Amino acid sequence: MGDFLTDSEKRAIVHVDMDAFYASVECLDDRSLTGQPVVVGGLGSRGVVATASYAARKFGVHSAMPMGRARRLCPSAHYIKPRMQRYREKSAEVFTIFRDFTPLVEGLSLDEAFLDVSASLKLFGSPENIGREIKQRIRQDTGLTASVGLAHNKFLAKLASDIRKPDGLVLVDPEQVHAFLDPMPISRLWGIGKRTAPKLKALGILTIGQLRRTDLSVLRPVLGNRSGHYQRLANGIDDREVEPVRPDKSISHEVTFDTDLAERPELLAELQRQAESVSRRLRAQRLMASTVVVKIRDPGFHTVTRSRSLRAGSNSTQTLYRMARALFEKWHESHKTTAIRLLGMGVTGLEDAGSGDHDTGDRLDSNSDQQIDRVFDSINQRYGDAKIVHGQTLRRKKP
Ligand code: DCP
Ligand code: MG
Repeated sequence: MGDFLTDSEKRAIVHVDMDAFYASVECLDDRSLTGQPVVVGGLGSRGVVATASYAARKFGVHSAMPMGRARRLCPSAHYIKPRMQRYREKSAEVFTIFRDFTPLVEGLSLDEAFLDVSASLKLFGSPENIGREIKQRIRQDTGLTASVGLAHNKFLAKLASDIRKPDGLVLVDPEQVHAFLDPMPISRLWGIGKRTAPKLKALGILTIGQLRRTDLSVLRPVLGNRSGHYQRLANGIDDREVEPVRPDKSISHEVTFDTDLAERPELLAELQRQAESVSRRLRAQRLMASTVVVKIRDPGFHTVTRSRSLRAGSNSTQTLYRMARALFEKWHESHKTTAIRLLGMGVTGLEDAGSGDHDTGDRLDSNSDQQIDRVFDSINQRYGDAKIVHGQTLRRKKP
């Protein structure tokens, strides 16, 4: 083998996905939970399951299920509210391990990433060896288990990591791609969901193999101009690169005042305006921030920053403002007479806000805060930037 492989078939892509991530972290922190049914999610009346340990999955409990249903299926499980800060810590540990293997790490969520290890192959011998090493390092350094898929592209690697969970290691041989893909249901193709699957089913197409063998002209009425794309996937062809995202992304806003400012109300109004701007940019990019930073410079050019993590990721104006204000007030207490030359606030620890279509109970922001943000965003979008801002901002005197 080898000679007839194209360049893209010579890549080595690893997909790592942690097993029952939130639940496993809970078991790690409370050893009495090990092996027990554990359900993590919103505990309120409208709560949803974020994840369940494998022992709980035996009772039929799974992610995105209403919590009430989970409780009926498995009354004896331990029900735990998400501790996002802790999961983020463990996630950072896992990602540090990834970066020991390659700089080409593309995080998809806290517990999942693609690694392009093509260049590290020589060092580790074989893809399978890299996979084993990654799993072992994760277990050793974090106490958690992961499932790993290895293939020559992202699509196959991701499918591979999923089929022998938990603690799996699956390698897709480039010559066995059809044998691997053909029996799988079409729902495994990214983008084929509840709406498209029944239409394909009506054509007698249930498996990836059937889709692979169906003529494009038959697929077009259902899949439109994506038909070729899906057929390439069904053939195991996927040329997308692993795209590393910069881990240190941040969004901030700061101003240098024309004349140094010492009045607390005016400083707070400025901070509120900055929180509006920063959170609006977060929401526009569907991001959540985990840490708020405030920056203060005095007339002598002495600059301090103060930062604190939120209990859970947020992109709500009020949540970010409250934290920024708390940081500012703490500094202000001991610097009541200090005039300020520059004031800024920003956020770091950015991550995908997700689809937002379920409540996993890990959000700090009240529903009404979120609603207000949405109304403000849509009005600002329609009428241009900053036409409408929260009350306190309006009170600020125009310079
Ligand atoms: N998650 C969530 N809501 C969902 C799905 C997931 O809050 N609807 C959270 C909890 C999970 C984490 O994201 O622990 C990772 O998601 P996965 O889909 O990878 O699920 P798990 O890691 O929990 O389990 P698996 O072993 O199937 O990967
Ligand atoms: Mg997982």
